[in-house]
Amino acid sequence: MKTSNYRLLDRIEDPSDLKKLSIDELYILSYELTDHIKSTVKEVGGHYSSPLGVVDLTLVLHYLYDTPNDKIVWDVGHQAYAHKIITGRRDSFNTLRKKDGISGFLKINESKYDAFGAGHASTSISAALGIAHARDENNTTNQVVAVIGDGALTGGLAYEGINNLGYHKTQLTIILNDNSMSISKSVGALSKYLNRVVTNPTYNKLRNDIWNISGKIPLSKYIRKFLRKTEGGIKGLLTPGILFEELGLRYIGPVDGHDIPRMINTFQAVKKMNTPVLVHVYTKKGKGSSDAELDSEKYYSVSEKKNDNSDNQGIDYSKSLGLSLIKLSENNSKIRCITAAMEVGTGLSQFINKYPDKYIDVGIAEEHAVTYAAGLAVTGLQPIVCIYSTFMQRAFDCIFHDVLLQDLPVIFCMDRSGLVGPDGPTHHGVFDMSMLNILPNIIITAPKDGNELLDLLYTATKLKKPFAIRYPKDSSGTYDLDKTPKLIDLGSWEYICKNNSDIVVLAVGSMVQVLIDNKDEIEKITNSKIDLINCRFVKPLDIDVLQYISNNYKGVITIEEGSLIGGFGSMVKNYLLSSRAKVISMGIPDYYIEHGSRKELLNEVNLNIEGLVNSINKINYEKK
Ligand SMILES: Cc1ncc(C[n+]2csc(CCOP(=O)(O)OP(=O)(O)O)c2C)c(N)n1
Repeated sequence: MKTSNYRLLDRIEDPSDLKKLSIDELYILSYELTDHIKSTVKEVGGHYSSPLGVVDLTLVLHYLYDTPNDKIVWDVGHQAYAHKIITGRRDSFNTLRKKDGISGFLKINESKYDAFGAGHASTSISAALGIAHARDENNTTNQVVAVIGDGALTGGLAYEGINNLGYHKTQLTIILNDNSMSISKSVGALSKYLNRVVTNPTYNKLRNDIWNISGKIPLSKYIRKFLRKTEGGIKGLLTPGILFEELGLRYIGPVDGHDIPRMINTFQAVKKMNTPVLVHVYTKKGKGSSDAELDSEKYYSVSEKKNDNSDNQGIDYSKSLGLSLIKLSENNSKIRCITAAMEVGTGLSQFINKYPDKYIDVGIAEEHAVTYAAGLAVTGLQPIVCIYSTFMQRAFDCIFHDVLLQDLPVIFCMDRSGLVGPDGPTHHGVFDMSMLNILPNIIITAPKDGNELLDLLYTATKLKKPFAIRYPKDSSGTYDLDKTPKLIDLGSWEYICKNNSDIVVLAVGSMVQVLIDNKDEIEKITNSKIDLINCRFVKPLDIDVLQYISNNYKGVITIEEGSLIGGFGSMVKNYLLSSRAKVISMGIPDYYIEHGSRKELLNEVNLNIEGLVNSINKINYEKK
C-alpha cells in the first residue's frame, strides 16, 4: 500500500491535521502508524498487539472529536500508542518507556491530550464520569469519551462507574473496544455475551432487515411501533445491549473497528446524543502484524532489542513459581491457583496445562480474586493467589476483612515486587510490605532465590496461615529442578556470612544476592568487614537474631526493594530503638519512581554498591 518514502504521518503534528484528510488518506495514515508502532516497539520494547488493534479507532476519534477540548479517557493506557504519536509525540516515540523518555501509559503531565492518567485497569468510566459531571456543573458542552477494553470491563470498578452513570445521566460515551482478549482470553459471562453478539449473524441480519423494511415500506405508525418493539424483544434475547440499556445507557453496535467510514458515521450520530451511550466496537488485536494477529497473547508485549546476551540469566522468579506449584501439587491435592488475568506474567502457563481443574482466572478482578480465595480457604482448600504486587493494592480491604480478620490460610504470591523497570510508577511493586505490615495475622516473606521460593511456598502450605511471598521481576538465581522442598522455621533469618564484624547488613529478598555478589568489593572499598543476614521473614521478625544484633553490633544496615515508610527497615529500627547500634535503612524513598531500566532505577534510589559503601562509611565515621 505504501508507495513512496514520503509519509503522511510526518505532516501530523496534532489532531487538527487529521481533520483535513480524506477517508483514503486516513487509511494510508493508519498503515503508516501501524508500521511506525511495529518498527519502534520491536526496537525499544513495549506493548504490541493492543496498540495495533486500535489504530483505526484512534484515528476516527481524533478525526471527529475536538481534542483536547473533548476528553478521551483511555483505560489502562497500554493501547494508546497511536494516540501518543498523533498528539505531538511522534518524534519522541522512540524514547518510549526509557528513562526520561515518554511513558508507556498515559500521564496528564506528559500531554494535554492525556485527559487522565492510567496504568491500572478499569478506571476510565469512573474518571470520565467525574470529568463529565464537572463539565455539567460548569455549563460547558465538551464531549467526554471513555475507551475501555473487554478485558478491563471484567473489573468491578467499571461496573461501579456504569451503575453511577446510568443513574445520574449525562453525556458520556463509553467505547467498548472488544477484541475478545484480555492479555489471555477474556473470561466471564459478559465476554461470552459480547462474543455472541459480534459473531451472531442472525441477530445482525434480523435487525438490519427490520429497519430496512420499516424504513422503506409505508407502514402505519402502529406497525412500525410493533416492529420496533419486536426488535427490542429480539435484541433483548440475543444481545448484551439490553443489559446496558436497562442500566440507563443507549447501546450502539456492534461496529467494525477497522471500517473507518462506518465508524465515522456511527460516531457522528453518537456525538449528537446527549445521553450516556455505549458503542460496542469490535477490533482485531495485533491488526497489521500477521504474527500478532495470529497469537496476540504471545505478542502482548515485546522486549527491547539487545545487542548482547546480558539478559540471559537463567529462569526468572515467575517461572520458578510455576515450577514450584507443579512440584507441590504432586503431593497436595488441595492447592488451587487463582490469577486476576495475569496467567502468563505470573508464570502459571505450565501449571495450567498440567492442572487445568486446579486453576481459575477470575478476570481483572483483584478484589474478587482475594475474597474468592478466602471462600475456598474456609472450606479447607489451599488457595494460592498469584498476583502482581501493584495490582494487589486494589484488594487491600479484602485482604483485611475476608482473609486476615478470619485468619484464613490464603497464600499470596506477589510477583513484580520491587522496581519493575520500563512500566514505571503504576507498576512498581514497592508498597506491599508497608501495606501488609500494618495488618495482624499476615506472614510476609521474601526469598533470596528460586530454591528458597519453593521452600517458603512449601512452608506456607504446611503452616496453614495467611502467608505472603514477594519476589522481583528478575532472574531467580538458583532453582534446582529436583530439589526436595524443605520447611523453614517461622520467623527465622539466615546468616549468610558471619565474620564477627561490628557491622551487619540485614538484606531482604532481591537485595541478598546484590550483597553476595558484591560483598568482597564493598569490604575492599570501605576497608571494613561486614556480616550478612538473609531476612527472609519480614513479618514476624527474627527476634532472637535481633536481640543478638542489639547486643553485638555497632552498625546495622537494612536494605530492601520496597518503600522505606512502613517497610522492613522501619520495623527493625523500631525494634532497635533502645540499642546502641546505629541503624541505617536503605530502600525506596517517599516519591514515585518513574520508568527506566530496573538497573537504572535501582541506581537512582542507591540500592547498589555505591549506596552500601556510603552507608558503611557513615557508620564507620560515627564509630570514630
Ligand atoms: C488492575 C489491573 N490488573 C491487571 C492489569 C494488567 N493488564 C494490563 S492490560 C490487561 C488486559 C486488558 O485487556 P483489554 O482491556 O481487553 O485491552 P486489550 O489489551 O485487549 O486491548 C491486563 C490484565 C492492569 N493493568 N491493571
